[in-house]
Amino acid sequence: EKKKIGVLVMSYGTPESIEQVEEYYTHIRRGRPPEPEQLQELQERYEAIGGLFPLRQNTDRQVRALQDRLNEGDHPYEFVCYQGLKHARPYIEDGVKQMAEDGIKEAVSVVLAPHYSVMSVGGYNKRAKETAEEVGISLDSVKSYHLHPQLLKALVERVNTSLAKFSVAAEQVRILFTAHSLPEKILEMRDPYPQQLKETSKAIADQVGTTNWEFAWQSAGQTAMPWLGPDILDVLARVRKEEDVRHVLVCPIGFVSDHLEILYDIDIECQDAAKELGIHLERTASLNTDPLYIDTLADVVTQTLQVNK
Ligand code: FEC
Repeated sequence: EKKKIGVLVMSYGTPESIEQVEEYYTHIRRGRPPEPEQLQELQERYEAIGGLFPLRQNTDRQVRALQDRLNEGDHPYEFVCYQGLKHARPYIEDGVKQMAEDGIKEAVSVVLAPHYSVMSVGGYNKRAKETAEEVGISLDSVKSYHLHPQLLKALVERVNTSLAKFSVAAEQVRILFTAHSLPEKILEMRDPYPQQLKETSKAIADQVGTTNWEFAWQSAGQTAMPWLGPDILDVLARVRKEEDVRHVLVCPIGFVSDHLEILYDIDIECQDAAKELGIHLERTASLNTDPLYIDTLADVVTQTLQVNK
C-alpha cells in the first residue's frame, strides 16, 4: 500500500457564468460589492472574450495532467490532487478540508503562478497553511519556480515559435515580458516579485539570444493607490514614438494559462492599441498543459516533499 500524499493545486479562480461575476468580483474586493458600473465593465470584458470562463477548464486540465504525471514512475507515494481556488469555489479552504475528509495527513501545495509575491502566492500559502493546521494536516508549500529549467525551456520554445511569425529578423522584434501589476507598496516590503520576473525575462532572452527586450506590467487595478509600472500600454506608445519600434512580441511570463488577463487585456486591449500605433503585435501561446510545464510542477512538488521528509 502506497502512502497517500495530498497535493493542493491553487489557482486564481473564475466565475462559472455571467451571473456569478458579481459574487466573484465581491470576493476579489474582500467582501465589498463593486459599483454597478464596475460590475458592468467586468461583465463586458467576459462578454468580449465570448462570454466564456476558460480559466476553469484550463485549471481542471492542468490539475488532471499533474496528478497523472506525479503518479507515473516508481515511488512509494500515491499523489491525490485537490483544487483550491483563491476567489471561487472550491476555495483554498474547501480543498484542504476535503483532503482531511479523505484521510490525508501529509500534503504539498503549489500555486499555478511561477513568481512569489507576498500579495499573490504568499496569500494563497497562508490560507492553505491556516486551514491545514485547523484540520491536522502537515502541509509544505512550494514558494516559486520561476527559473525551473523545464519552465524556461517551454517559454523559450514559445518565444522562438512566435518570433518566426514576423517579417523581420528576430533581433528586430522587441520582446515585452509581462506580468500582473501589484500595488507599489510591495517594494517597501522587499518583495521578491519584481526581481524574480526580471530573472525569468533575462533567462529567456539569453537562451533565445536577443538583447532586444524589456519588462512591462499589465492589468493593474483601478484603485487610488499607485501600482507598479510601466504599464504595457504606455510602453507600446513609448517604443513606437521614441524608437520607431513596429514589431512587438508579448510574452506574459506571469500567467500560465489562457484567461481574461490574456484573452482580453493582451489579445483585445493591447492588440487594439498596437493597431492604432501601427505595430505588428504577437503574443506567445499560453503554457496550459504543455508537458514541460506539468513536469515543472511535478518536480517542484516532489522536491518540496523530499526536502521536508
Ligand atoms: O479569467 C478569469 O476569470 C480570471 C483572470 C485573472 C487572473 C488574475 C491573476 C492575478 N491577479 C492578481 C492580482 C490582482 C489584484 C487585484 C486584482 C483584481 C482582479 C479583477 C479581475 C481579475 N483580477 Fe487579478 N486576475 C484575474 C482577474 N487582481 C477580474 C477585478 C477587476 C479588475 O481590477 O480588473 C485588485 C484587487 C483589489 O481591488 O483590491 C491585486 C495577480 C495575479 C497573478 C497571480 C495569480 O494568478 O494568482 C498578482 C488570472
